[in-house]
Amino acid sequence: MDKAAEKFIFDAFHDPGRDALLHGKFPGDFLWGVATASYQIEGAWDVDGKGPSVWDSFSHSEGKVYQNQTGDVACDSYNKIERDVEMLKELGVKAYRFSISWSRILPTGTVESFNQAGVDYYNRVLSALEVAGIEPMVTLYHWDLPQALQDIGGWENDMMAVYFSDYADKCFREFGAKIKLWITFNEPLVFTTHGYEIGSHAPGLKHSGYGAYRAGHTLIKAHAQAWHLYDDKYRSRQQGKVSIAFNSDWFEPKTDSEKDKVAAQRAATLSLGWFAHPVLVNGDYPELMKEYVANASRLQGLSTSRLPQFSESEKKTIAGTFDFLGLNHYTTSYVSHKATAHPRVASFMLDCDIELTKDDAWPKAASSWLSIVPWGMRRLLGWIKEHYGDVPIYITENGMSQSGMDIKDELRVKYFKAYINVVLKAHLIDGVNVKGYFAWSLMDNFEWAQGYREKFGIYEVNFEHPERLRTPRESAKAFAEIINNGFKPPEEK
Ligand code: GBH
Repeated sequence: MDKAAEKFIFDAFHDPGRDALLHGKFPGDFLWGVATASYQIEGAWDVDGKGPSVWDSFSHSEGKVYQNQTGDVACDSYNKIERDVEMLKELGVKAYRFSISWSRILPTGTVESFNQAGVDYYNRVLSALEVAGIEPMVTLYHWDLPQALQDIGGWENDMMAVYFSDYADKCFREFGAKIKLWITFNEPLVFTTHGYEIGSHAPGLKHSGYGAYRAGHTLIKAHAQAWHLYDDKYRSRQQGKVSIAFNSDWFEPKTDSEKDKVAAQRAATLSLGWFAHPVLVNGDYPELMKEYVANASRLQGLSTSRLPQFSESEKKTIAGTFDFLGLNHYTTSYVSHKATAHPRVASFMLDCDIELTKDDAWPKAASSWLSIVPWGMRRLLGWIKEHYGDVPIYITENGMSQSGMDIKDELRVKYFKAYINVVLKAHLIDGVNVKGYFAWSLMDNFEWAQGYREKFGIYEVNFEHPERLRTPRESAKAFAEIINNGFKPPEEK
């Protein structure tokens, strides 16, 4: 890093107290890794007995994904395990976060349809990682529900909690000897709102105002059931940890009006808290969320809240089902207070009485939603510590997108340096219990509704090339350097 860049990593931020680089090192046992997800990298969508998932159906439907692109081949990681693990070795990471495709293991979602070839694939991945000395962190559900289960309602059907825990049981049994870090669900907030309310992700439903709440209700129970299953049946032998990965922006009040400050707190409480509060606090939704959804429901003329309720025994089962906290964080939003003028129209966003915007001064990535605001991450980590206590945190995703294939990804290099330095500040100065950091992503991949046009990889993937050639970007080298040296002052290196 040149001298000027060391001082202020982003020109947009000239607040020396806040944005100056902190010199220092991460603890020796800090878990450095990179992350991917099954549908985004594997391809081989109908190979060796795999059943279709909701993302196969969704991407195969006209007009759902940018240029009708699909994950049919993606990075072809189904056939490229060796190259992927070689890249992990080049980076010097200690861990690799990937996800298991449910319909590769159970093609129709339930245990009657067990597919040994799917198990064999993940065993090959796990063996290759073991040989390389890289620790797996495995996500059970990164959005690719077996289509057969969507056909009976998907997450809006309570039975999913039972089917999910059967699937988790199979995975714990088959793979648990080699996996010490499990994540049940990736980003509940995203797949419930985008999949069941906005409709921009699979299964593409627009059950606005109730679908996301019902889906969320089921998945919280599914998570808790799987955590208890591990606790009862596997933990003593396998000695692993099970948790869940939430995503959250930092929510900064747009003005310093009292209303906007309260609105920003409400945004965090109703989005991150929707899932984090039941799991980390008391088995139930935040009081504020129950109040807001009930009130909005009443204004619509409904006699009961659109937010479902947990029974007392469900609350007991849900509370405390975590061994750490997984956090995916990318960006910051401004929040202003905004009450809806149309009470008959319902949605999660409207229930919150907020409006989210960005600051034009914030540097932008290629994704419209992704502004680069490193200091927001420090505030978010502080907020989590304040509300949920001293829980061990793994940053399970953090990264940014570009639109072109450039290998010289200067902005991403700055992004990682700035964000990771903020993690160091949270750790050293604020005493946040951060245990590890996973960059998103190991390589360019299928970016959901945006297809291949938004590239998050620290390795470039050439999707025109039959071999899906992978090439390290500058950011891969910068990340390896941070893993090695942290932010030691230059003279100490
Ligand atoms: C994560 O989602 C996912 O876990 C990962 O799979 C994904 O590749 C990565 O981050 C990068 O996106 O276009 O305005 O409707 C992050 C959450 C969900 C944020 C979708 C952007 C679309 C906003 N993302 N959302 S918009």
